[in-house]
Parts: sequence; structure tokens; C-alpha cells
Amino acid sequence: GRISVVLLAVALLFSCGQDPKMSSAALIPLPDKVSEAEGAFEIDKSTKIHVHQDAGDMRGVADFLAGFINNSTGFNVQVVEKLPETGNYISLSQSGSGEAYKLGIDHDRVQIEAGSAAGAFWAVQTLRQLLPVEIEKPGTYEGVSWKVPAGTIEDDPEYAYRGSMLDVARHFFDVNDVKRYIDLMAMYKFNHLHLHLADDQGWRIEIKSWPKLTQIGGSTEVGGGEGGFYTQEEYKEIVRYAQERFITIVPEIDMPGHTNAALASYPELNCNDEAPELYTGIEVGFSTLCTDKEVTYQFIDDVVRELVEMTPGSYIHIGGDESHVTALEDYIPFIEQVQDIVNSYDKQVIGWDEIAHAALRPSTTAQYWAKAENAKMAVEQGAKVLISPASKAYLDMQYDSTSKLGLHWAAYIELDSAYMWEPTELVEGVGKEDILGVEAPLWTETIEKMDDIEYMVFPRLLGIAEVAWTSPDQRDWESYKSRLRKHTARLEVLKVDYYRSPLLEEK
Ligand code: TNX
Repeated sequence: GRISVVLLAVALLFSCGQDPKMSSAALIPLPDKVSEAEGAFEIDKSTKIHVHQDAGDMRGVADFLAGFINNSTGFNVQVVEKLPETGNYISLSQSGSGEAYKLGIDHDRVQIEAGSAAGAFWAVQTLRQLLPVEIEKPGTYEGVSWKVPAGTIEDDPEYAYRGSMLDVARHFFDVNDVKRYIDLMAMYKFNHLHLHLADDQGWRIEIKSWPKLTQIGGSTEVGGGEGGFYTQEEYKEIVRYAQERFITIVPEIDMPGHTNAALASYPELNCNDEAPELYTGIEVGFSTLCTDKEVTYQFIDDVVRELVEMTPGSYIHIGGDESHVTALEDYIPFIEQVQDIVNSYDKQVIGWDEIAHAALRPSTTAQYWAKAENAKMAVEQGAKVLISPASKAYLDMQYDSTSKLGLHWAAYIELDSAYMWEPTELVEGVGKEDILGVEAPLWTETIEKMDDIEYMVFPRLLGIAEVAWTSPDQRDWESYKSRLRKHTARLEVLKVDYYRSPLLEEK
């Protein structure tokens, strides 16, 4: 009766003033070690961010954190190089190696120690997920206490390459869409964005020495829409924006197949010297560059040279998939020669797993998407493998038979299926040391706008993030599911149009 009402009121009062707990934070991907302590750190208007004057790249991370905090708290938190004598502060410093970081939180101080600026940036993403979800929303909030639970987190990624791919060829997505995608990837500690820049339906990157590629080849897309392309300035802007978030752009020009847009732009790239019509359907495997013409290799050299000039990352992706109308005896020397072109510009090659039929150069990586025997052949040649199994990691696969977007040739992939798999257990003979990392591609035959992207990608990408970052012995579907249920509140604030899976409903 009355007593229980009073008790409830007291309990509520008490819980409102209580500190948040690390153990109830919805961290994705799950860090290596989390140990919670009593109390909390609270960001207020006098909080400082401390970074040493000789901290190099870490200064940028400190500035990023300040901007992020100020954007939603309305505070004017400053980055300082002198250790503050009063008030609380967040410090960033160098310690350890690689992308590993340590995040220590007590009442007076948040201490980020990382092996690199990238590691510090990932620590900032963890800190972000420990803050109230309102931190994701621009604007000034009165009445939110910006508390972070006390404790210590030690963390280190399982794989060095954690990626996603956007197919901007089947449907074109503009710079703003790509930036939003980059922002969302960064939050889950992804560090590579592979852009599928050319396919049968469109050529999406300006190449100054071959201007018709975009004038003609960029003029349409699946379904006959107007298509589009990135000018070199726009591409550089994407690279720069990604770099600020420790994401490397991996540009792909798919060849010798998936090239109708290029073939339609320049008749000389065809064996019969005749340009085919532009293509707006969704069939695959019908086009090929003419592999025994010299002009083909001049073309590739020019494209690679211009791409390399704007691409600071170490990889150029050459495609190589589904070249069904290229004879194998033509395909093999073609892939070998294209690797040499890319290597001559000091870049490393990634190609879809079919490239393992050719002799792989020492720095080449094969991206496993369909055929286990190809992945095995690559490893037998000493190559590394990037893991993107279509039946687990393809973000264009439908969730179930009621999904309105997407395809299902490889599988239906519900949230549990996208989470419950282990990269080292897919192909016999391909183990941890052979694996460069994990990538989740989004093909866009059925995807037309940013909302569609978000619906297909979220929240599956969070599961892939955990597969790529968290060690297998720490991963557990039940734990992930309960964190994901809470975490969706953050996606709501970010206005991500994610798939409301029945698996997210509390029973
Ligand atoms: C296969 S995956 C393809 C793509 C399609 C995708 C659709 C791969 C290397 N090739 O051309 O877009 O299926 O799921």
C-alpha cells in the first residue's frame, strides 16, 4: 500500500542521482577488458582536454573530442597543452603500440593512453559510448549530466583491417552520404572504407586523361537514373574526411569484367572496337576489357596513376570477380600484369578471390567472398586473405523472406547469423595468421538512397564490428544481443533508419 509507494519514490529518487555503471554500458564492439569502479567522471563547462605539445597526431584526436563534446553539450571545452591545476580533465598520451589503448576513468580524470593516434581515436569512440546517448545529438541540453562511469578499459583489435564496402557504381551516392557512412563506421572502430568505383552500370571517379569515363560512363545507374561521379576534388575530400577519422579509403576499379561503363565510353577498349550501349540492369558477368590490346594496359596505367595520386592508403583494389566472358588463359596474364602496374606505383593489390587463379605478387591480398578453394589457393601462394563471406558479411543480403530491399542469392542474414561466425573457421587451411581482416560489402543493385543503406547496414554492421575487433573467446550472442538492444537508443538519436529485427524485442 502506502509504504510501498513511499519506498518506490525513495528508490526512484536515489536511482536518479546514482552514477552510471560500466557494466551496464552498451559497448559495441566489446572491449578486451572492462573493470568497473565506484563513482563517475562528469564533463562540465570547465573540463579541459590535455594533450602534450609534442603529441603529434594525437592533437587532432583531442580537437575532434572537444568538437564532439561541445557540439552537443553547448560547453566550450578547450584543449590545453599544460596540465590543468584545477578542475577535472581528459588526457591523451602515447603508450604501447599499434591501435591498442587504455582508458582509465575516475572522479577527477579520464586518462587515454594509446599506441597511436588511431588507438586514441578508438578510445574516444569507447568514451563516447559510455556517455549518455544525448551526446549524439547536436544542440545544447539543459539538465543532462554528462557522466562517464568509473573504471578501466584495456582494448586491442583482433584484426588490423576492419572494413566495409560501398558500391557507388550500381547506384551513385554523393559525398554527403559517404561522409555519413564514414561517421557511422568510425563509431564502431572500422578503419577501411572500400569504394566500388566502377562497374557495368557506372564509372564514378573523374580520370582526367580519359574524360569520357565519367561523361559517358558516369551518366546513368541501375534503373536508368542519372548516376553521377566524384570529381577528383570531391574524392580527395572523402579521403581527407575519412583520414580525420582514421579510416583508409580503398578505391576499386573492377576489371577485366564488370567494365561495361568503360567499354561504352571508349570503343578502343573493346576487342571489336565497338562501344556497347550503357547498361542499367542487374545481370553480371557479360563484359570484359580486351586483354590482348596494348591500349588496355595504357588505360589501366593511366587510371591507376591518377588514383594513386589521390590515394594515400596502401591498397588499390582491382576487382577481378565474375569475369565470365574472359577466357582463363587471358584472365591469368591480365591479373598478373595489372598487379605489376599497381606495384610499380608502390601500392598493394587487393582483388576478389578469383584472382588466386593467377600468380599472386608477394604483397597481394585475395578477398574471400564465395569460393573457399580460391581462398586456399591464395594462401598456398603466400598471400593474405580478407574475409567477406557472402552468406555472413554481405550487407545486401535480405534479413528474411519479407525484406523489401536486397537480394538473397547467398543467404538470408538475420542479426544472429551476421554475428555468429568466426573468420578462422570458414576455410580449412586459412587461419588467423593468413587473415588480414574482415570486410562487410554493401552492393547496391536494390539500394537507391541513404535510408536504404541504413536499413540494410544497421544494425548488422555492429555485429561485423565485433567479429573483426573482439577476440573470439569474448564474443557471445546473448551478451551482444542485450548490449545491442540498449545500443539502439543511440542509433535512434543519430536518426539511423535501422532494421527493427524481431530479435531486438524484449521477451
Ligand atoms: C556478386 S560479390 C558480385 C557483385 C554483385 C553481388 C550482389 C562479387 C565480388 N560480385 O557484382 O553486386 O554479387 O550480391
